[in-house]
Amino acid sequence: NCVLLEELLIKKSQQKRRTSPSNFKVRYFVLTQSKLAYYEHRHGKKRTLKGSVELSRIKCVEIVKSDIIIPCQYKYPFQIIHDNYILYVFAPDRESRHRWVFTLKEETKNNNSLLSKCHPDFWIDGKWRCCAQTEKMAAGCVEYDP
Ligand code: 4IP
Repeated sequence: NCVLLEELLIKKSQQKRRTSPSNFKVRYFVLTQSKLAYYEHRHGKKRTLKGSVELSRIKCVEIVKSDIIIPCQYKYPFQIIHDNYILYVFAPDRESRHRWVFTLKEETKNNNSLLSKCHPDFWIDGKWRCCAQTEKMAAGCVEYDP
């Protein structure tokens, strides 16, 4: 299972539980043809797997366009919608973000659960900044271009 992309990126917690913290972690991301995995990265130590997303479960991959002040060191966000979760990932520069979004789109474009619409801005503080809807899984407000 060959590696398509690998890089240190920052992710926001997916907040799978109501009580989950909203925090940002540096993770080593590895994309293969079957999954996107992320690991804790400690110098000279073995990487430990923190999470992974099966590519077949991905519904949308898109850059995030926002005027908020990005609260972590990497300033180029993109989103991966899978199951009923949103994984926000932050790349260090435009080129890195483009590589990830382009490759992830390529690997998921034939998924059967793709969304027809998505949200261009962040879900923050209980609402979508783009369209002000207050339900996390509310239908997107722009066409999704896989
Ligand atoms: C954790 O916070 C980490 O941010 C997890 O990310 C995240 O899981 C957890 O959210 C969140 O509670 P603490 O380390 O302070 O406990 P990581 O796995 O990269 O360490 P995700 O799902 O984002 O991987 P939940 O609610 O999503 O589990």
